[in-house]
Amino acid sequence: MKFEKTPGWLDWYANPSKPHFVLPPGSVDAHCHVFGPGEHFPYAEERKYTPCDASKQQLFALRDHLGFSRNVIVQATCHGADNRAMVDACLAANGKARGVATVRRDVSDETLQALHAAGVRGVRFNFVKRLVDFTPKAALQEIAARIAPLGWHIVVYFEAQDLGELRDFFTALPTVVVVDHMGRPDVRQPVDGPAFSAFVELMTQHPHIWSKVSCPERLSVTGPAALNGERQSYRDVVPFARHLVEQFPDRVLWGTDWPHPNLNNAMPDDGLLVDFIPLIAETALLQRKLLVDNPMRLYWPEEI
Ligand code: 0GY
Repeated sequence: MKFEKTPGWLDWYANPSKPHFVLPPGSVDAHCHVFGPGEHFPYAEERKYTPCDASKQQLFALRDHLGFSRNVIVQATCHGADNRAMVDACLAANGKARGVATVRRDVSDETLQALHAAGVRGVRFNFVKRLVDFTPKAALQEIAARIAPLGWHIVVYFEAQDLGELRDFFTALPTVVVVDHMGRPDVRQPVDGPAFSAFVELMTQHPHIWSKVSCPERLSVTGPAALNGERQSYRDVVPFARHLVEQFPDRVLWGTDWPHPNLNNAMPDDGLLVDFIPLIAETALLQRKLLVDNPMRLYWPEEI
């Protein structure tokens, strides 16, 4: 089937620069996606956008170019609960990729087992209204109870203004809960302002809650402008991400978010995104925890 991408949708950055930051050996890109190709893996009917194709081969080429060893491929909303493209990529990666799936409450035990065998280690609950239709919390709680015995965790994506309403739901979940993109803070607010403090307090009080310190390109207002010719971009996001890395060094993950769904102003250079990492994790120890130890604990515990 042929798909026309949503008007205004930008293609991902075709020739990313080589990062200056050398990733520690065994680093994991813990948030990325594959899209289609639509011809083999059609986009879901209920999708809110149609992306450009972004194949597993292209993802693996980016992994090698940037210096990552492994990927965590997160199911994107344009594929709904049809996990075939993500599973196909995980299987093709020869153990170097794990997956995070989207499932419905009527998912069978056999399907969950097959997803596990393919490398899936989590499910994603998405609360971002421009991306998905509402799913009742009772349905999500049922799914959580089904996947907990598999040792999986739950990845949650929401807008900062919805944290108050979702907080009790998150804290009662029976697994590790990984928050996408720091709960999408408004980086024009101070890092110690009420909104981000509420998120920090949530993590402080609930040790089962982790955060991805990812997506500066989505959160930044100042954008990728280099400072004094240095590759120091997305400066306004740095204090937020650095705060989480320093306060919760064992509960943070990092990912490129390639191929960057729903960006319609500018596509980031993934090489520049990697050079954001030493700004938020300033020591070799923090870098190793963020990029190697933490994702390995969550996705490849049998290898440590
Ligand atoms: C992200 C962010 C977005 C989209 C999705 O599944 C998705 O469609 O995750 C977004 O639009 O903010 O994490 O990739």
